[in-house]
Amino acid sequence: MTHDARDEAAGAHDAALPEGFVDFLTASWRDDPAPYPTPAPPAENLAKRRQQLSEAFPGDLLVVPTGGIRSRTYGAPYRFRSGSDFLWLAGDADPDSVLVMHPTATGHDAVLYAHPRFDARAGAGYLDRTHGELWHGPLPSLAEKAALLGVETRPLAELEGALTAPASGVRRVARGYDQDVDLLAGAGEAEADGELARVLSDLRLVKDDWELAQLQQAVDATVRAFEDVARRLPADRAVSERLLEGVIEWRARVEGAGVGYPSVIGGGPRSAILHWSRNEGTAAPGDVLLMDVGVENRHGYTADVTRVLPVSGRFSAVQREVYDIVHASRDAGLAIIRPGVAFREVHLTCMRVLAEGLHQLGLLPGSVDEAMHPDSMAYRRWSLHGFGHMLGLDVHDCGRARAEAYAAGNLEEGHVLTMEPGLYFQPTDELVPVELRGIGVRIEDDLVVTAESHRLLTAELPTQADEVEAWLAAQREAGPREPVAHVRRRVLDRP
Ligand SMILES: [Mn+2]
Repeated sequence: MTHDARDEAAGAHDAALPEGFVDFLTASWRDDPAPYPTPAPPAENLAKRRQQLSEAFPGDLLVVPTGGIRSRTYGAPYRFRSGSDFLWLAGDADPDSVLVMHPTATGHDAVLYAHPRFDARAGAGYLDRTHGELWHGPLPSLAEKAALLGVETRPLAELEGALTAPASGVRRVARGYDQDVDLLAGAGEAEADGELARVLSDLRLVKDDWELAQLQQAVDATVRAFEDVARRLPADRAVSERLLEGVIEWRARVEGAGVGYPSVIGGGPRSAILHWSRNEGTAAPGDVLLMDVGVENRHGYTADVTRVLPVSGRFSAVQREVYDIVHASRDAGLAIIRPGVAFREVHLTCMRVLAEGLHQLGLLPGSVDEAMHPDSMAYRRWSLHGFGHMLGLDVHDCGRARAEAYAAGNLEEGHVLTMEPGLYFQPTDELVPVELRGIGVRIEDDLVVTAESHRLLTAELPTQADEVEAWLAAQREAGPREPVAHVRRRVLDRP
């Protein structure tokens, strides 16, 4: 072990280790196989996706890193989460891995460059504070990864030699995931790299059946998280948004990897704050409570669901008036969702219903048609955002897809997206009557476009106002439960 490695093993705030002690520490460990299997997608699905990418870039060298562990504060990391493009292609859950698609005469050879297992005989590697097994627990070996994921694996040390651009063909690097890989690859052609990012987003738009099952699982866990909150939401006193956030996180960790994005828990006037995730307020009787939350499952697929509950158990007349406008917008949008319909048409359909509702409330400065004109968009003061977005491994999935494949394109079978119109009346808005101020309503469902129409993944969670009230009453009647149901024991601890 070198002096540098000893320092690395010790860390800046520890005394350096004497050489004799290091020898003593690294000797006589049994070399067991990794006992904690990480969840892996079916190898044949991964191979099929790589084949699609291969066909898009014949003759080119393709480099897709997962990214590294990010530091939160000195010496304290965030929990690692694989880069989404990499995860979609390679399925590997460990940090620093890089998928390289080497061009061949007939397609590509895919190679996963990954950390070798830091076994006892690796000396310093065993002690490594960032990756070592002594600190972080055993990882699968390269051979175990290859068998699990159905791809050739090589040690990360061989990556540098694999990044040379092919003699004929272009090298394309998925940039921004891993600084080390970006540096190692050196300057490239921004346009060639951008095309790789675009094509990966395009390909990820259509979900395969296994992905649909993952998304349904994430939604089902999220539905149970909403039930957990409803069962702990008192009707007769204020409750802190933090407590409700904790209930969501509890379910998310028990059933999934965690939440897919920071939970928005907005009681009363905070229901009108789109990205309220400080969750420092309370929800009190008489308030609406808006919750925008999504469990990310163990394979990285996330739900994205919003419901608005009347804390007292019943919406007030004015809350319900706003709620019903948003619900009508949602229904109108869902009614036209099927393959071939323009994303933009769904948007305009939802927005028109919101504009009509705003007109009925006497808020629009002119007619509905005037508000809908692209030069006006007056309705948007209170609707703020579009009807929805693609959903998958990222909550805002496929963000780099070509416009004509997404926002300026048509829906296709296998697209998974949200439907989430909303209306938001800020407490400080002097254009709206006092009784409307501080009311925010968004109803957000997740759906998959099917051959003929669409299927709601969130159908288990009611949206219509009467049904929401009845559902809340039923959850309160049932009372709190431990979030242990529906969990399969995955890790087989060994003696
Ligand atoms: Mn959303």
